[in-house]
Amino acid sequence: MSGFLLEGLDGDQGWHLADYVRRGGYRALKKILAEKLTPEAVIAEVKASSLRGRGGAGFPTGLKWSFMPRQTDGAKYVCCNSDEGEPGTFKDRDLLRYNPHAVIEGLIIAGYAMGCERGYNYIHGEIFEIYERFEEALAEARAENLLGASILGTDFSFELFAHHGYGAYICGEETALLESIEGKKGQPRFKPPFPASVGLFGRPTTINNTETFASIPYIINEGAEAFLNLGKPNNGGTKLFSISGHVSKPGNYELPLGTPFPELLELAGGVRGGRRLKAVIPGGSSSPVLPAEIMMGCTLDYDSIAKAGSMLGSGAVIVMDESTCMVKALERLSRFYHEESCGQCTPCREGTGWLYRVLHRIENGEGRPEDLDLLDSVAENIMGRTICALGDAAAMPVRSFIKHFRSEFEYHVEHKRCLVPLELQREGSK
Ligand code: L3W
Ligand code: SF4
Repeated sequence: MSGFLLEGLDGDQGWHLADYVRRGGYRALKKILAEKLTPEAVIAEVKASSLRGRGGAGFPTGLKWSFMPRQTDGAKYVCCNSDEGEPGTFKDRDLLRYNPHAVIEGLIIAGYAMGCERGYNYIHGEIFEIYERFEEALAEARAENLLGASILGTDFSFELFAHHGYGAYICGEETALLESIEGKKGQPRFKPPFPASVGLFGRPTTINNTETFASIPYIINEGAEAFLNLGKPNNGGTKLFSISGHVSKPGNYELPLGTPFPELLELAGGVRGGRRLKAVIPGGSSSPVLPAEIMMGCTLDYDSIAKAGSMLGSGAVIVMDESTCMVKALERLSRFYHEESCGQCTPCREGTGWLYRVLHRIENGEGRPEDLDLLDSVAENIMGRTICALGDAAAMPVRSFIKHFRSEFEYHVEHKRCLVPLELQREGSK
C-alpha cells in the first residue's frame, strides 16, 4: 500500500530530525525557500491537491488557507488541532509519536503560505509523553534554524509552540481550543465570526488537523497531481484509518482514499473469531452507524460514506460484530457525550443527559413503549440548536442506531433484556 504518513515508521525508523531528513524530510520547505515560491503558489498547489481536512469535517484545506487575510500588519496564527479525543480515534497520536517532524514541516509551510509568524500545536492532555516528544522535536528544529528568526538564512521567520490540554473532549472543537490556548475555560465560541477572521487573541487564525499538516510536505515535493492521483477525484491522497472494535488486528492503516471497506477489514485481520459483521461506525463516534450490508459496499472516501448516510469524519472505523448489543453500545456513547458537554447550551446540556438516562433505563430493563419516540424527539430538538457540533454529534448516533436497529431497541423495551444472547456478548468482549 502506498503511504507517506506512517508507513514503516513503527519498525526500526526513528522519529528524530536526522531520521526524518534521511527519509527526505524538510525537502519541501527547502524547495519553497530556494525557489522563492510565492505564498499564493503554495496555496494554489494545496488547493489543486484537493486535500480535505482530516479532523472530521473534510473541509477543503486550500480553500481554508485562502480565507486568511493577506494583510501584513498585526499577528496572524496557524494552529494544529492534535486534541484527538473522540471515541475510536487514535491516529494523530501515532503521527506525533512516529513522525513529528512531518507535522512541524507542514506547519512551517502553512505559516509561510499564510504569512503567519507564530503557530501552536494543541496536544490532547491525556497523551503527555507525546507532548514531551513534540517539545523535543521542536528543539531539534530550532537548533537547525528550521524554526525561529530568518529560517535557513531567508527573511522568513516562524516560531512554533506546543500546548497541552487537560483531556476535555470539547477542547478539540476549534474555538474551544483557541479559548484554551488563551488560558480560559475551553468552551466553544459562536461562529461566525470564523477563526479565519477572529481567532486566537482576536486575530486571524487557521486551524487544521495534525494529519492535514503532515500531508503538506508530500504535496509540495511530489506535486498536487501526484497527491490527487493517490486517491480519487475530490478525495485526494492517502488517509489514516484507525480501525478498532471486533477485528483481529486493530490499529492505524494508511490507505488511498477510495479503498473499498472490505480491503481495510481484511488488512485488519477480519472480524474476530470468525463472527458475522453487524455494524460499523465509519468516522468516529459522532458519525452515524451503518449496517454491515451498507458498509461492505462503501469505499473509504468522503463522498461514498456521505452517500451511504454517514461521514468519513476523522477515519476512526469502529467495527461491531454480531455479539454487540446495540442498545448497550449506544448507551455507552451517549454517556460520553453527556459527560463531555461543556454545558453552555440548554439543548445540549439537558438533552445529552436526557438521552443517556432514557437509554440507561432501556438497557436496564426499565424501558417504556414511548421511549423510542422520546429519544427521537429529544435528538431532533438538539440538532441544529446548539453553539457547536457536539450537540449534533450526540444526537446523530441516537437517530442512526434506532433507524437501523429499531427492532433491537423494541425487543429490549418489550422483553426487558437483550436480543443478543448474553453468552454471545461475553464471547465478543473477550
Ligand atoms: C471561514 C466560512 N471558515 C467553515 C471552517 C471552520 C472549520 C472548518 C469546518 O467540526 C466535525 C464535526 C464533528 N468561513 C467557513 C469556515 N469554515 N465555514 O471550516 O467547519 P465545520 O463547521 O464543518 O466543522 P467543525 O466545527 O470543525 C468538525 C466531526 O468533525 N467529528 C469529530 C471528530 C473529532 C475528532 C477528534 O477527537 N480528534 O476528530 C467527526 O466526525 O462531529 O462534525 O475550521 O472554521 N464560511
Ligand atoms: Fe457546549 Fe454542547 Fe453547546 Fe457545544 S453544543 S457549546 S458542547 S453545550
